[in-house]
Amino acid sequence: MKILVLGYDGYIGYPLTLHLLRLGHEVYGVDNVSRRRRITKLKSDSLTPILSVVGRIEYLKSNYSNFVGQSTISLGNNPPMHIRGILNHFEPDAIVHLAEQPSAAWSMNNAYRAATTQHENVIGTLHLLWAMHRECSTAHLVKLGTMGEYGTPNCDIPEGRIPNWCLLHEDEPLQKPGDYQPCPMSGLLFPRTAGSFYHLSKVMDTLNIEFACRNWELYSTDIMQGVVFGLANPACQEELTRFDYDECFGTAINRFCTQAIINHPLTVYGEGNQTRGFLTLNDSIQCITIAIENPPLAGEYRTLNQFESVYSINRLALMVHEEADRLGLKTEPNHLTNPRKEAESHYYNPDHQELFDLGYVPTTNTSLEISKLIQKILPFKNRVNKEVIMPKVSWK
Ligand code: USQ
Repeated sequence: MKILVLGYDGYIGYPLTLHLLRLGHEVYGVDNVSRRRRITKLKSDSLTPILSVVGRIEYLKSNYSNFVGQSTISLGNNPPMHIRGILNHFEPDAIVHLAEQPSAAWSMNNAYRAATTQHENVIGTLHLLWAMHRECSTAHLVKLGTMGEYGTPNCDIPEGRIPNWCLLHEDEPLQKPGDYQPCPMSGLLFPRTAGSFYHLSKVMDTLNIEFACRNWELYSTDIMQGVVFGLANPACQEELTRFDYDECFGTAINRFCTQAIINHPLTVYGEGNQTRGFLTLNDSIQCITIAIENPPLAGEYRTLNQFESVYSINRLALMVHEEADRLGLKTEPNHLTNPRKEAESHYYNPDHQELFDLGYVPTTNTSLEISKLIQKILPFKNRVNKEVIMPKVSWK
């Protein structure tokens, strides 16, 4: 397949690109390298040493004849004709869209960062949708959304939609309740109750994509992804992917494991009963590949809730503490005043069946993954900047 990876230089994008290249797909990459710029401004850096942008391009070109090329355009900031030109030239079968500002904390820092997040994410996706409509309406859009779109509504969360009921026999005029059945791929979008300006940008993307599918018959898989952690295994990466641990771009488990290798107390926000869905980076790559290889029907807007295990933050901190302890590292969970405004105790039961039906084989032993991760990052402990560990951004 010809696959356009938007955001190919990122935490997920780079190992995904290598994985797709190794599978033999033709890949074109787009990335405005904003993560690298923003991390430097935060006085942080990837814990894992990574090649420069130019170094990566040279590596990909010299090792993969199926790496077609790359561009540093910004979807939201460049005129829409730029992405349109790329689609016209490359004619992709699938477009994986990871090219968004991914940090909730960064979006809650100040007005500029909130506006930048929404502009880059919402307008960027809008430019892409128009470009697809004009240039390649039969390409499959695989878009990264977030489980955080749903929030924590204290009720069961379906995969994207509340199914509506359709008639079993449409030609029969008299209907009684038993003549209806749920239609899984249609129905009302489940209400979104996002908890940050970043998560809200993803909600707006969802509304725009669903409308584009209805109106222009584009087809899309919108992935509601949980919190990703870990490093990709060697089969998915030759060079380690980037690994952030600061309060903005590092996610909970990656931060806790980094804290463990420098014997820093684990930064549990508030009571720690906040509960989320988690998955490894390998599983994220596996799931995105499954979505690419199993496209929905033309005109279909499909949602996949993408995570494996549901844990509270307390449970995760305990797992990191136990695994670190086995490796001779001393660290304890430390409850901080929560910098975020979020439910700290809540019901959480999201559905996530679709990916399993499509063949997802999950990594289930989270403690083992945490242990492997700690061991992989331990050699880089001297690269940790302790100044960026404690949270400074307030949601309030
Ligand atoms: N948390 C802590 N201590 C920390 C960091 C986080 O207790 O040091 C807690 C937070 O309060 C939150 C939970 O861990 O309740 C998850 O926080 P996170 O920073 O790991 O994840 P989040 O900000 O929600 O965002 C991340 C990704 C984002 C993705 C999202 C999926 O950065 O791109 O959309 O996970 S989800 O959380 O399901 O919305």
